[in-house]
Amino acid sequence: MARVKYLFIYLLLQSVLEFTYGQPQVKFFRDDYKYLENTRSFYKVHTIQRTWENAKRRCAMEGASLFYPEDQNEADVVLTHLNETQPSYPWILIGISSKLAKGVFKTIDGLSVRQVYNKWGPGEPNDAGGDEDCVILRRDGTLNDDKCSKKHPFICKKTLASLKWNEQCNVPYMDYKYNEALGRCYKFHLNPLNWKDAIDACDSEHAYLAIINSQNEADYLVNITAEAPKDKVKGLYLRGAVHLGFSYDPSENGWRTNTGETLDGAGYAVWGNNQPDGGEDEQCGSMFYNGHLNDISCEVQKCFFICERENELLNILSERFGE
Ligand SMILES: *[C@@H]1O[C@H](CO)[C@@H](O)[C@H](O)[C@H]1NC(C)=O
Ligand SMILES: *[C@@H]1O[C@H](CO)[C@@H](O)[C@H](O)[C@H]1NC(C)=O
Ligand SMILES: [Ca+2]
Ligand SMILES: [Ca+2]
Ligand SMILES: [Ca+2]
Repeated sequence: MARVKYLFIYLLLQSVLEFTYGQPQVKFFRDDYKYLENTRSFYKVHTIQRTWENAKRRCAMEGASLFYPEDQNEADVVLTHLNETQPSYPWILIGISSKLAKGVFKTIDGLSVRQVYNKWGPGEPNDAGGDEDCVILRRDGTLNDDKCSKKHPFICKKTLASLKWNEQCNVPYMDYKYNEALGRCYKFHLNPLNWKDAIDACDSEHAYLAIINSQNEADYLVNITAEAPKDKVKGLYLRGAVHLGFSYDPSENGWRTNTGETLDGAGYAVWGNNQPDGGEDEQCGSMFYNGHLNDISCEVQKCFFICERENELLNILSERFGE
């Protein structure tokens, strides 16, 4: 265990140091992505099957994009990787569809399939039932059009060239901001989601829905909420509250953080006036813009939310030097 930890520290240190000198030298995006030198890109085989739209969204949330082969070489390299890691998958969804114009297959970045990898299976694309607009790549390297509503495994891709490293937070996401006093990184998400989807969004960035552990942290979250350009965000969502990582646990008959602590145990339990007030309709947690806690529905209201992340490197260093 200790050895694994030190290897991890070494990799983190290496990634931070090498990025310090301009161009990224280190080939690290996230520990769930595999770097393939041949195409100078990172890939993650997603084993939770999703529809085409959801797969595309999930890759974007991870700061990557839904994979499609740019050429024969990339198809070979990625299928070899798939054969080695998931030998039972007969195919994967790829980032090519004809959703915009029937029969005109384009990549998610707008290229014609003819400009990339245009190797259809026998009789494909056949638009069976007039309802096949999303493309799958079979293990034998051929393409087939299939229903967009079907769920399949998929691969997200990040090119090395597009990788930017946030040194302070030790993440590949530049919009996480480090707070020195708290030793944490935070991101205020300006795309309103319901509480459950907010959990998923933080998770996709290897972070978690923020949990308040002190009055200082509450003050800081109030500050970043005040500073976020919220007024620019149009649409239907609940103004005045941001989702946080706590919810009502019926088996405990009380509120718990997403790490399982009571709010008092976690370090902050200042509720807003008359809150919690929602009963069974509001069993998830949020914070009013003034920092006071509020119960909110888990699936109905969309709100802004804040993700939190520890900087493992800084924490390990301070542990090590006893700070
Ligand atoms: C992957 O495995 C399939 C089925 O065994 C095979 O047809 C295909 O050629 C393999 N692809 C590569 C690139 O190795
Ligand atoms: C919040 O902002 C106020 C005013 O800018 C500042 O004085 C205070 O130190 C900030 N608090 C935290 C915890 O960042
Ligand atoms: Ca078909
Ligand atoms: Ca916290
Ligand atoms: Ca409430």
